[in-house]
Amino acid sequence: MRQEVNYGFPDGFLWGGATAANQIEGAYKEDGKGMSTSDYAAYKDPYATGEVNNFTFNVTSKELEEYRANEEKYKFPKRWGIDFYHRYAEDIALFAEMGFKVFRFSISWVRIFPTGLETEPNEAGFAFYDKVIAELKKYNIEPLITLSHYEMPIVLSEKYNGWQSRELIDCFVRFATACFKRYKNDVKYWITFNEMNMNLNSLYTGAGSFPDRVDHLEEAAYQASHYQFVASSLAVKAGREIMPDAKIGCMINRIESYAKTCKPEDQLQALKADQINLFYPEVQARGEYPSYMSRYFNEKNIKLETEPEDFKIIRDYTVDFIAFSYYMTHVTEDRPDANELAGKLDSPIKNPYLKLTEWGWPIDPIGLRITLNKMYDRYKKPLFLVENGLGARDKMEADGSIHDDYRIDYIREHVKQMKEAVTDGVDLMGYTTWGCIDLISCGTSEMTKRYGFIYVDQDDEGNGTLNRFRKDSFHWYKKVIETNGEEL
Ligand code: BGP
Repeated sequence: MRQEVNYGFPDGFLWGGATAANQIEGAYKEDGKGMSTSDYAAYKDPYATGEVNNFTFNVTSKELEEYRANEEKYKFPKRWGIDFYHRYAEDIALFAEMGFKVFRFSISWVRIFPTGLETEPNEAGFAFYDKVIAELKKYNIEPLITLSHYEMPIVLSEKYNGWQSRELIDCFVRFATACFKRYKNDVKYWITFNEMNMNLNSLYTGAGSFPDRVDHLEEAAYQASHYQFVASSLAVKAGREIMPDAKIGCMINRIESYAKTCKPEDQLQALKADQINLFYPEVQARGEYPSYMSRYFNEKNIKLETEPEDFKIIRDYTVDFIAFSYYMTHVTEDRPDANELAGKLDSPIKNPYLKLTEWGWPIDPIGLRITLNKMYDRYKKPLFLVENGLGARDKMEADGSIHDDYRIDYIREHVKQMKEAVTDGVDLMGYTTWGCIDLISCGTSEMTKRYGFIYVDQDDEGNGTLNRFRKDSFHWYKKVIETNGEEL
């Protein structure tokens, strides 16, 4: 029997770009916005301080006091973003010029519920997103909204130590429900939490919890994740009731793990590292805690506070699709600290076959094909690649042009492998490259690490005109979208 093979991307494939409120908006005190954890995150560069391995980007409660007391000093960069709050129309027009079908952005929780404790949403906060969504609709660009992208009200973080507390579930569901009600007719695609598995990398960034206020860092990361699982499922429940046609997804930072050799012990370690990474979609797409994690928790003395009802909620309200970011693959081997390294962003074990970005992230397009196949085989749910791209230093020429052929090469190779995976039969909904317009880097808190097709004139200290310029990759990506990935 010969089966039909569909080569290339399906019609309706969602090409576009991705951002997050705290990395682009600025206007950190406008229209009643409250202060968020991200307004105080990462004023130190973990790459410069060498803290790249464990729980980077954390803010201790002591540091928070210092940031709060010296507000002026710490205004840049996170709080300025790239001024998308005032320039959204110009930026969306540029996305439309590239032919975007979808634009991923997040709604800042504190614009809607400034402390997280209010019962009524802040109308002025919604007014901004009304305008953004109307502008996108004008060009037939689908909004893809992340509800929580590495931020939450600072009040909830201080009062409850963030997601260490069950109280957060209601606060989040109130926020999610308000957004669903407001945009039920305009927004079809939603993601509840950005890269939830990065709780293991940075407790403060992902969960709004201060590492110095917990006894067992890893237990705290999983406890936060448990409450977020329940909150995410309850949001799915509310979403289904309010907008039955919408699609609501989970999201992880996917890091495929290769074994260093064919030694069975190394292979086993790669399997374990993958299980840690895939634990999140296991819970959110399959609806249950996998038994390998029960064993892991026992052996690590991790005890979670849970209620029997939680597991019913998790089982009954699984996600419609699995969104993920893909920047790199890792290599694992049988070594004493292997478990510690699993699930973290940086790894000391190098892959001799791969080149690194300037920030040390291994570039692995074929790994993307492998990972797409693996995840689809495992979950049989649609996948959505909502972050991928090359962080690089760009140079503007005297005439205003930016020749970022290295970025074109990077994205081209990844798109080629995506196309292979789609031809393998993987159900991939779309592709939104990370930082389609230059924005503040999450990891370094600087402008220097740029991802965009659109250059933003701003330096690491916040100087610059903020004017936007088309890079060479802008014209290239436009062609890719126009030809549905045929012309690369
Ligand atoms: C992801 C985050 C983004 C983002 C990206 C690139 O983990 O979801 O917010 O910034 O990584 O990271 P960086 O900015 O450190 O290069």
